[in-house]
Amino acid sequence: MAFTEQQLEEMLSQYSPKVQKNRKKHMFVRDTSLEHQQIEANTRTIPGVITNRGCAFAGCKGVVLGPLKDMVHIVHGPVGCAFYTWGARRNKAKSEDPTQNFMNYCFSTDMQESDIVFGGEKKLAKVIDEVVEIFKPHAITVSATCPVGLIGDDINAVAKAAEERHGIPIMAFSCEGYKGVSQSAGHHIANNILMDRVIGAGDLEKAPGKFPINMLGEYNIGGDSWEIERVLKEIGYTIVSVMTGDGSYEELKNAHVAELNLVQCHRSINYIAEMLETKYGTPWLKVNFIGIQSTIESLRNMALYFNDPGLLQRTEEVIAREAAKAEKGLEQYRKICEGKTAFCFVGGSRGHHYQGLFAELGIETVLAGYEFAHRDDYEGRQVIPDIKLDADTKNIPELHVKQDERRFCLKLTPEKMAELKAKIPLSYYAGMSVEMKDGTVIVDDLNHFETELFIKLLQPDIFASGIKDKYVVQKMGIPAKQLHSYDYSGPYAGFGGAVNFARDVSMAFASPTWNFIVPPWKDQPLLNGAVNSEGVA
Ligand code: CFM
Repeated sequence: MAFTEQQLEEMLSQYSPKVQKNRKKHMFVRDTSLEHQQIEANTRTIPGVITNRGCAFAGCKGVVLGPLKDMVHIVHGPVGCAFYTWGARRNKAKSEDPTQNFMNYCFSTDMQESDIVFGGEKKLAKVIDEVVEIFKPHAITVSATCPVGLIGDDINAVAKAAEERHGIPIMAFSCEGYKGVSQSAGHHIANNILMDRVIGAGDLEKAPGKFPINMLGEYNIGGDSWEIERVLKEIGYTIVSVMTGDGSYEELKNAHVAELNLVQCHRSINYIAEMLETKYGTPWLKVNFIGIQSTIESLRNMALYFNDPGLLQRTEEVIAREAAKAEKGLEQYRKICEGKTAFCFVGGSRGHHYQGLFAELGIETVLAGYEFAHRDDYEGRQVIPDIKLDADTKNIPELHVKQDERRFCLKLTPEKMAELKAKIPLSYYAGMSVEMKDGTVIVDDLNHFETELFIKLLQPDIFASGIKDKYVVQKMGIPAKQLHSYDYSGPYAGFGGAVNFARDVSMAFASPTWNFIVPPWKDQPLLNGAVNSEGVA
């Protein structure tokens, strides 16, 4: 069912004029006859509106730093902030060195009222000392929460003094929750310091194997990165580091030796990808390992970049074998999924990435969006120069890196680079909108009120989103699939992951539960009307 601009206007008319004006800029109906469709993104959520967004601290500590297993991540702040960014995201890790695996521990200064009144710096210093004494980590991060910024604790000074005391890197991240409009600000803060302090700190000058790559923006949720790595290793790639799923400080230090950087989640890590290119001359390739066709295309693009006959051949062999196996696995599920429709609303990259996988199952995405992505994630990177920097964005320090005189090395000649750029997304991301069909809806920072209205109007068969709306949506009679945590399942990436996803989505459709729930449109009218004096409704 194609949605129209008029329906969108009607929906928005339920807002006050001011809110209506604001929200109108954050959504549009896809119309491919128009040359370009602009969207507003990465701006403040309207106070009082129920958003799905998280905070800058969550983006820094929870998303980017948290998966690094051999560092102790101390949260300076209330224990709730520490717990939420430790136990809630399913970034899995395996330990190679059990003495340097801290994933099972949640570290917090557990700030109390007295710390807020009298300051928490001494307590933080004491926690760092205890951590060093008990766990002996090779490196520590300290992340700030809102109260720390509000009372003015200087975590940078505390970390610096502790670093001198203990002789190990202790990095402070000023990622107070309110630092930006969403977790996106925290990604940027984490990227800057990892680039400044960790990447390149190792002394490797040459990669330890052939076709060395870094995988950026892959967080191993539900084991995704393991499934991708399985295939990459089989083809013959050397994975120098994964940022940051099942990643480590030790790996990251030598990330400069890779010859290509893959970018899975553009939103959370494009800063590092760009800085690696400036500093070491390593291009990045936008990949998408969600869905069989996207995985195949990503593998082929990687092989084109290295352009080695053996690698090209092995790529095709692995694709043929893996795709045939996955296709067989999908067959039975397609019968259940075919002809259905989906909403796909996730953080900053999955709203786009999962659409191809849905399509492979015969499910059409009728509405998609991101919680906190920027305009380039919708419209493509060519709009970056036009994005106005507002006060919230200026709040995050920009890190300016320069060419590393010793290690900078162009991996491709400028001619080869230009030739490849015409064929594959090298150092470029085209965004989500261009792939969406006419009449589909694109919404930024979808809120609770709009969720209910869009569900009533479009009646999707499944809603892919997160825990914050899952149960509300299910009470409306619609199966909801969490695409952040994967509802305790996964992996969903790569060939094997596609089959797992098909199985889980099919289970959701086939559940008898839905027979016991009456969706609101079955017993409530969709439109309210009254008969006026002329008898016209
Ligand atoms: Fe990137 Fe992510 Fe995402 Fe993200 Fe996230 Fe996540 Fe996400 Mo939840 S880094 S933007 S901040 S792909 S935690 S692993 S699922 S919102 S779409």
